[in-house]
Amino acid sequence: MAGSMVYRLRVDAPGAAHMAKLREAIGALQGIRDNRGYNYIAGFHGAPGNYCWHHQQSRRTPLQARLFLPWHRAYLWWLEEAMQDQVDGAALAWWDWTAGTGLPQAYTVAQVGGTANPLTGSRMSVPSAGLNRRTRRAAGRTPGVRLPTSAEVNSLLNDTDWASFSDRIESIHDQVHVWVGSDMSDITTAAFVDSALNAAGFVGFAFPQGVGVFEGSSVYLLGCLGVSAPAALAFALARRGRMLLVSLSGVVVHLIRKARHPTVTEAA
Ligand SMILES: [Cu+2]
Repeated sequence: MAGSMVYRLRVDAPGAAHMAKLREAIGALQGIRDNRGYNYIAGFHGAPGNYCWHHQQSRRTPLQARLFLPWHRAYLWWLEEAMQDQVDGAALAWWDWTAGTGLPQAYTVAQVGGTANPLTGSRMSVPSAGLNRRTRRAAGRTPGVRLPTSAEVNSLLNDTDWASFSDRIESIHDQVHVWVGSDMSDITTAAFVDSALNAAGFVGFAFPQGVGVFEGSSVYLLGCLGVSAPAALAFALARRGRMLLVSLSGVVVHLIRKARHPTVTEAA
């Protein structure tokens, strides 16, 4: 059930059991057009909601705040809870950008076992933004843009300043968005391309509540580097102490959880 503890595993071949669950959950959400469904949830990020925070800004307020990591963590958590409402034990998976293989096969094959693969994209429907079509990607086709390297990720991990860490990881994430290209490189449409893919390449979401965003990002990145989960968690715990961030992240998650009311409404 939603809210249960799940393990977020590395993106694997399409046939892996956890990838099958991920596909089943995302496919189910894509079939729901009300506020429990994929189109509605993806709409928080860009069109029509525009709630997301990037580079200390949100389109909804003139205030400035470094909310990139906490906002996206909460957003992906909402998506994952919705996935679990559909498929018990479903979880997001994480994509190792540094694996050097481009987009994981699990996100590119058209069909798995004779069934259409929902991880290839979704149909965006946002009439107010003139969007009513399938999403597009153009992976690896943006000139001069490549996926991050292990050396870059390592260097980031050695950054002990929160603000610098947040800004640097945001720019690495931007680079991945642009590398995936097309709708993925536009904030308005990125979340529709594949929030699961977005999530798979994302940071700071695979952690128990109470472990801060910074720590979470570290665990994720260590995961990228192939460090075992217990070692990554030990590292995260050793890094605790940025309580302001822990609290901030907790507050954002709490507010979103409160807002995630059970009433079903008709989507546009
Ligand atoms: Cu975003």
